[in-house]
Amino acid sequence: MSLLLDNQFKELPPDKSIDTKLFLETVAHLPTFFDCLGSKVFSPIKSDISGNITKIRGIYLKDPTKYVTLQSILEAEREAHAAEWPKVGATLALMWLKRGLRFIQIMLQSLADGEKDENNPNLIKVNVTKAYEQALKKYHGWMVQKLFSAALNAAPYRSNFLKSLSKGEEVKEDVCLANVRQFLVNYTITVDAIYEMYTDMNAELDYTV
Ligand code: EIS
Repeated sequence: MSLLLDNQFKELPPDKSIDTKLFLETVAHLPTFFDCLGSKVFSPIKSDISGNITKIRGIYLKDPTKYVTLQSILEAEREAHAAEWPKVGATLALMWLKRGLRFIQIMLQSLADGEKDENNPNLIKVNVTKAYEQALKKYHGWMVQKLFSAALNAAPYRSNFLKSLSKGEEVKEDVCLANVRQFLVNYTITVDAIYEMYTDMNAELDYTV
């Protein structure tokens, strides 16, 4: 089976509210996605994302009935920490987590769309670079941008990456990409809904690290 299809995102209700418990259960599997990139170079990224998830879970568990949706957490934190908000608590953790989620989305979508460097068709640099430029680059200062371009050289070959998404099974490329496309349906809707919530609540910040 495919790593992605084992951990599919649920369909959202019409009001696009996101159930915190379900969301946390599903994203908990995503850091393993970075193991598919096959190099220890990506460990700091994996731990940053895991840290965001741990932070949100810790806050949720303090009062699961109060924090039943992601929006209810943001609203409660806005109320409780008016001065620092949104640079605080789960609001900050989800702000960064959603960028990592967007990165994964754009990278997988670009692979599924068959975007390739015609001279190096087995490299995924074009797909990773596109995702980085659209999801993260503007939040990174010069130093971190340099680290990312160095990390890019450790990106796996396309064929190996697709194979690890299929948990090492010899799956035909078109089957693997069909799985990626199916995974992306609810995943993209969820990531879009989080972005929309940040825009609507005026919770987005654009400082760089
Ligand atoms: C946020 O991190 C925290 O997530 C958040 C809170 O602490 C907040 C405070 O401002 O900061 O600094 C982080 C940022 N997160 C901001 C960056 C971490 C990534 C690691 C840094 C660079 C190391 C790269 C590896 C270098 C190895 C080079 C060796 C060369 C041989 C090319 C593939 C890229 C894949 C990218 C996938 C998504 C990455 C997501 C990164 C998010 C980010 O930029 S809180 O924490 O609120 O939970 O406490």
